[in-house]
Amino acid sequence: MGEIVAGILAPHPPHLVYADNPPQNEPRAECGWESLRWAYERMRRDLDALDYDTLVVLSPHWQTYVGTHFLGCERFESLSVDPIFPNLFRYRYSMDINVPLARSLHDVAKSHGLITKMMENQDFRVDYGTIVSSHMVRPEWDKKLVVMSSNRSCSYYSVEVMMEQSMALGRACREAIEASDERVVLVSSNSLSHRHFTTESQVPEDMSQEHIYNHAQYLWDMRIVDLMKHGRTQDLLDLFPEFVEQSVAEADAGSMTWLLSALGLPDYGAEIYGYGTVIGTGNAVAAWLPEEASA
Ligand code: 2X7
Ligand code: FE2
Repeated sequence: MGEIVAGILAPHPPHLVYADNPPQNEPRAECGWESLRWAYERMRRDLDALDYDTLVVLSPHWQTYVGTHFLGCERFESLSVDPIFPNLFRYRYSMDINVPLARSLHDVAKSHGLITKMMENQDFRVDYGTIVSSHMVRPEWDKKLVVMSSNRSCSYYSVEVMMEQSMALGRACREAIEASDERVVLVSSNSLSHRHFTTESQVPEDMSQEHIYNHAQYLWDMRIVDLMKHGRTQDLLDLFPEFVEQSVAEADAGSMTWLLSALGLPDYGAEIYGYGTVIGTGNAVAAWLPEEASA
């Protein structure tokens, strides 16, 4: 029987890859955003102790307006250039897809009444959110991926429709994973509060210029982190419409509600590895570890 061994919140500002200076990324940095990069280091150590084969990623930057799409070719490779920060992120990626698992998730979601599609265009360019989160979680790129799109029901309809659909997708994913023989880590790739500055400092990694956009955003982030930390998932979901609207949260993508639903609405606390801002946005690196919670 397949299993979800962890569900993680893995934000994707390209700044984090830039500051890590991996060989795949062309631009070079001196340093920067350590609170988040070191949080990822701690999370990677915990994930290393788990036995898993595949990362299942939902990123806000692969946006689809009709249904949820799943990458459906064995391998995708190309150069990814961030549309907003081409000065920071020009990354050569090569990712292996767990196509049978992607197809199972697709099929089960479809059987639950969701609109789904396999993306089988070999030339499709993978979004930077998927690439950054996958890199920060597993820089070795030695795990297979299932990559799913963000259906924009929040912008097209409402936050309530987004929640209903992403929670249904979460239940379908859990059912499909349990019916498989795969051990997976689920990856919700998003920031928390998402108001950001519209100009960049001359030296992007100048941390004297980095801070939260405003105090209200910070208070929202702390409230959400506190609920995560204490396993108060239902309270978090009850607050979600206000959180999304008032903090312009990137969780409007459905990634976080999908994750919580796939985890079975955990009543145990998340491990919070760290919190930090990137160009004014609020970001937490966190994991729900079901095996640890039941031990
Ligand atoms: O996509 C992002 C983001 N979510 C947050 C901060 C900076 C850049 O890109
Ligand atoms: Fe983003």
